[in-house]
Amino acid sequence: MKDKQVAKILKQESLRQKGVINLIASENYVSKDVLEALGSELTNKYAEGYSKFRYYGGNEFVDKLDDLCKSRALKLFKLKSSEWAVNIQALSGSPANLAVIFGLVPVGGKIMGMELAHGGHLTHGHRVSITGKIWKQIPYGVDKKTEVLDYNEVKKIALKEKPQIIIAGYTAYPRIIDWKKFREIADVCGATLVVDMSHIAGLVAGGVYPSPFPYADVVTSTTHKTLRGPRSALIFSKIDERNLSKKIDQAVFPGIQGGPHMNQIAAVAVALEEAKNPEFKRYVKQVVKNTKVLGDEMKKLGWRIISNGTDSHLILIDIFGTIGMGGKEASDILEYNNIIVNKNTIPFDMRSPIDPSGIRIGTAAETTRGKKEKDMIVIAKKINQILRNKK
Ligand code: DSN
Repeated sequence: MKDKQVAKILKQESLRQKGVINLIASENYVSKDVLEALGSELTNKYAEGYSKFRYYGGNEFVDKLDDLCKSRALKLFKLKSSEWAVNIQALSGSPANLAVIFGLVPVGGKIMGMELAHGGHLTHGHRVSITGKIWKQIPYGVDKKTEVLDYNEVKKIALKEKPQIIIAGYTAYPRIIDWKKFREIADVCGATLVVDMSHIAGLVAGGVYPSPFPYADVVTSTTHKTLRGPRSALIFSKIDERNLSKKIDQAVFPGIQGGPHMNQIAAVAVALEEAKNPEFKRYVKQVVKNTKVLGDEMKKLGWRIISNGTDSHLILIDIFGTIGMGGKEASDILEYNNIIVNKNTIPFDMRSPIDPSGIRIGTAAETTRGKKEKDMIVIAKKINQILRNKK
């Protein structure tokens, strides 16, 4: 690269990534093939519209790519093209969720989503997000004692409020979600069930977390977390008389976006193919094993783990409740020691999101780098030692 300044920063970031223990639950390390697709000439191409219906010329190959990526997405999650459609153009998770709500809920309508502090995402209707400004969020949360979903309570709220859509699937919920219960709740109140499987998509693809597809009407997902692809998003929708896919496609383009990032779509296609390999299945299995060991070890060392455990790729630790330290300080001290986590609210947090009570820890990235159960025990001990000694 001729640009020395940018080249230097790229090198520094590459070294940083190699030199730390990365426990950010939403990050991962992509393959060289994914990087190659991202850096391809496809970034030069404008292709506003959809395959065969574009607003620019020169689409012979991008149309092929579009079709390939879609068929790979459906195949990975074992979906029939006669039953499910998929939009592959949303630039990332937030625009994907925005497009779904924009396409399906009239302005001012009600969207039921989990509270941010309990593990929900900003785009599930939080007041600081556009999704909370244009639509009305009907919040739900976890049970105060168990810190897991109380489906009866969710049902009560849904029946009272009658939201147009219910969003299930979160950014900081370590447990298995009962999709069937959500289907029943959506049915009794006449809502569309939207599942945001961004965090768990890789686990679903690899068969170590229940699939939401038998129950959901719409499934959104980022592609860069456990799925281990580039930063992008997929929106799946059921094909039936409601015309969900047409409404969602129109919301993505021309509703909120212009041209798709075709280099990103190529990289998604590569990652989807990689995720079909037996190696990927072994990888996600190891992710879940590693997280369980890490959580158990932290518990043994006296840390309070939200919901007392995990079934997925992440755990939430109540730092303030365990040693009286804020999540920000914990995250800063760990970073000083080359362990990267993110501060995170915990359910019913009395502190602010800027300095909450907890930290969120995920093992997807370190498992990609080959870490196993024994390494998790070492990492738990290191975290314990660093935080307790404020090193
Ligand atoms: N930033 C993502 C996460 O960390 O979960 C969600 O947008």
